[in-house]
Amino acid sequence: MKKIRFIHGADLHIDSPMLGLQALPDAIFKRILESTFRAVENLVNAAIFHHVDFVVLAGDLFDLEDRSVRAQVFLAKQLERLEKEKIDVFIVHGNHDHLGGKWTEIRLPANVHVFKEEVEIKEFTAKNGTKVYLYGFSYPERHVFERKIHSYKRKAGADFHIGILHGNAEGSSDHGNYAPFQIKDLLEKEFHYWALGHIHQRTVLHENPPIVYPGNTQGRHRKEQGQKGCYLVELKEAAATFDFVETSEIIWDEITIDAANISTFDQLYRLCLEKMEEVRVEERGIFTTLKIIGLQRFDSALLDELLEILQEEEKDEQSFVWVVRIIAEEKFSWNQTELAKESDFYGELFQTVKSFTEIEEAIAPLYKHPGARKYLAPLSESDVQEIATDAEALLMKKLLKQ
Ligand SMILES: [Mn+2]
Repeated sequence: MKKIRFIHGADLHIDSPMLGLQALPDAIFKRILESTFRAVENLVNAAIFHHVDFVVLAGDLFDLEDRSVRAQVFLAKQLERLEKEKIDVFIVHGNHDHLGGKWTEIRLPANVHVFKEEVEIKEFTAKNGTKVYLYGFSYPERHVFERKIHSYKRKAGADFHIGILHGNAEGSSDHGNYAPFQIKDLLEKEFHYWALGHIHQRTVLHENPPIVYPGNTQGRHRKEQGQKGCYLVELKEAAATFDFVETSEIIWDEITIDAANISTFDQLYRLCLEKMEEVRVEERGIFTTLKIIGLQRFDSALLDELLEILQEEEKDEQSFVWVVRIIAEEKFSWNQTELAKESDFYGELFQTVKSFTEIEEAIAPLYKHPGARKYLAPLSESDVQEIATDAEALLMKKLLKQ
């Protein structure tokens, strides 16, 4: 029977610098800094454990185009583990690790096949005789806006056809619109599986044939929440199956705590501990935001202290639950329409917040500062929105509450 089994991973971002997290206690910062490495190790472990025929890595293996030597040596070692097990590896490079970057090249073992910058076909024949064609290309430079999908052409002669594509499903995200495509473009090719990369949120775009973004192998900040991993895929004549395999070492999370029935600090503290216990996972680290809603009274100094004592107890935990920040929402709301009717001032204020686009201009000096800029990641659209919303809440609190 014709059958193959493989692992599909993408967006490993090995050696991500984890900007903005340097203030953590040493042991915990080390865990997050090492996490993109450990996730790759976990992916390789899964490939060996499941005796796969090969591994597909769909781009952004490295975080930066200068590919740190440490990241490369590490990856080469992991791929050598696969070589020992006679598992081949098919790699395309994406916008983060494009071929135009300047890096010190570390040799990869012979079981590794890297796609060049034009769409090409690589052949694979499994031990059971099943023949596969894999189609893909690597980014020659950071920005590839071309519709590369048009260069994928099915060639006769294989049992299975697998497309590897690092690119953006149009309209799916605020990620860069690189090598854009629509689902129908992929279906037209009549391939058996599409191994996608680029979008860090795990997404199944189509079930049969599967068109899959596995998401990144390790979340790197609070917007990359939940378990991260890769897919174990099996293609048979009749059907394809694909199962998620977790690889993440650190899980980013958000816990909501309803404090409506709480009247003392001690009660709040105990409730936080209880909720933190609920999310703790053996041998994993959890980074979480605590969102406290319905607080009767808001005392920011007390909340700072709460954060400190909650962190204090986790410093030396192997399976830690680290509260990154506490956001507290008071029972406080305002009616925009009513207020705008009441006075033009409010109408204008809400309009200004809504159309405020000069945030980047306002923070430009910070981003130009030689000391500060190396710790700062660029703001995404949702960051800008969040800042505007917080600003409105702050203003309303000052204006309406005495
Ligand atoms: Mn990526």
